Amino acid sequence: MSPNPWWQDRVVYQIYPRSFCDSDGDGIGDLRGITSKLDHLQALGVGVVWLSPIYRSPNDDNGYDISDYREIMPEFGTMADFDEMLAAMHARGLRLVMDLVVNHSSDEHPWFQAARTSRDHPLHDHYIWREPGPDGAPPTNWEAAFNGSAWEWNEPTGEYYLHMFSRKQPDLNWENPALRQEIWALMRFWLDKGVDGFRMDVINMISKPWRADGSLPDAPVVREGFLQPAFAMVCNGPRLGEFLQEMRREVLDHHDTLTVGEAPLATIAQGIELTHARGGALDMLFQFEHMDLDSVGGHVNGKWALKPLDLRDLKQTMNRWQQALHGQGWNSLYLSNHDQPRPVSRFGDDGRWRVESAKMLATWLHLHQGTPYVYQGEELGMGNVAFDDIHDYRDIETLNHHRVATTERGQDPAEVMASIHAKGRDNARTPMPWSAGPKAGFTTGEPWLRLHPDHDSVNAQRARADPDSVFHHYRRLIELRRQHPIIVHGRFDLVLAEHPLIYAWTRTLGDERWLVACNFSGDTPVFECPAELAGREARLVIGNLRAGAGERVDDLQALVLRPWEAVVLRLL
Ligand code: TEU
Repeated sequence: MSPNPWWQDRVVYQIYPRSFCDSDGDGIGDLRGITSKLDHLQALGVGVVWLSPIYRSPNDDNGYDISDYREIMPEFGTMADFDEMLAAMHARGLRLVMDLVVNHSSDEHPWFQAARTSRDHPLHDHYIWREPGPDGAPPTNWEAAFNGSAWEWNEPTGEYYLHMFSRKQPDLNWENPALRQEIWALMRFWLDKGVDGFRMDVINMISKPWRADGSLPDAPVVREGFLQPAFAMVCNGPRLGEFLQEMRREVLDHHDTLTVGEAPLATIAQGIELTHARGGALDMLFQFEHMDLDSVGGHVNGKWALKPLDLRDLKQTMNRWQQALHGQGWNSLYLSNHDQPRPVSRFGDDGRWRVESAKMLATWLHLHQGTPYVYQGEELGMGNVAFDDIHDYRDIETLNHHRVATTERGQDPAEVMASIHAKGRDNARTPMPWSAGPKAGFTTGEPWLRLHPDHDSVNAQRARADPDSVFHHYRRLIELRRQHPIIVHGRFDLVLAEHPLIYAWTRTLGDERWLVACNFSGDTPVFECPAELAGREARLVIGNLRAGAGERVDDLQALVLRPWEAVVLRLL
């Protein structure tokens, strides 16, 4: 790896193709739509695109269930459209990172169609099969991520197969060397086409905790009488490091890529091991700790049970990852993606202070150390939606949860809807609002998911025309990254660890030192200047409310932050 890999300097923009731009009026975003909007990305200044899955899929989970890894989903276009899009991106200096979903395939993949026919079929061993337990019960007590047992009965072979997500997403058997070869081959297929890397879906779930006798253990009982959450059973399994090192040797070492592994329940030790500058198999991980602070049981087994964020928890979590990976591995930075609610609704104020708080959160994101990921619409400060009718939702996780919670678990339907409004994945998936025109300029047809009701005021056209918009604040932050190595390389040190409203830190590179202070509230707290910074003078580099760069702050002790204010100061 070179000392300054390209994926450290750049900002990544995630596109969820179904919701980005529809070029043919079927209400579903597509590849030509993406190609037609590259101006927007170039104006923003991002350097990399991560594209959520575009492969052939029956869309049980919007493309995260792949039935052909080498074909384009017909709704999204053709391979010619893909080649044209990739060439257009490269011509503009944008790199393309594809989603690699290989913990599981679709049950409609020809491998699975063949594998399920007979125990003797050569492809049977591509998937994970177990005999029924006593009385025909599933082999373990594991619950799948989208509800129900993680085991599904397969009549022709008289076995269960494992699926950690929906029953249409059977888990692949990584213990089988022939399956691993297939995966290396499909990765090479896309790299040979010129793609620049992979975001690897739940990559730390590929090694299952097999016992010597070929069985899998039950999960600890946390809910008497129900199936048990099972992510902890399969994340970071015994052969994970070995499988990823093989991937590196076989594939990644031969290409100059960005790799980011999605890793629920990843610990810091794993973060260091997997992303270490010398010998780590991947460049960075998406860890989830900071996404788990505002629900009772984390995103895996309690995301719907809401709990207010305590800012001190966020600081502690981020601080640990920032400190531990500095000079060792590398962090990814994100507040938002296609699985998470909109950050301005979740961590900011999507009412009166929408613009201010969206800019504050952007500043917070870009001034940590790591590679920032911006999810489509985040740069417009888009907020959550609250559809009254469950039939307006499309996401399998949301729909299954609603059904199970209101029927089997007998929860109050109004409460269930409230948690869907706060946490449901469709919050992030409403179509991108391009203009105030009909259907927000997303499609000429009927959008596959309802538009955000605010699209008349929150849209790309308006944001780009307004120099004070959230969009232009993101643009300035991205530009700043190119001008100041301290943003990319500087050490992170938390200050005011106990302050309940202000999240502040310094960055240090050589003699240069910056202070960042973010007010996570609509109040006006005093920056309780720590002794080590007292008396220092500072100049504003960027802020979301103050007039301009260069403004001088003579006395940090007298600094009072306005509602949702963020300041980035260079200490003199
Ligand atoms: O998500 C994996 C994951 O950890 C899920 O628990 C996710 O956090 C969930 O959406 C929480 O609400 C990945 C993809 O990002 C997601 O879109 C897929 O549905 C999932 O894998 C299966 O491929």
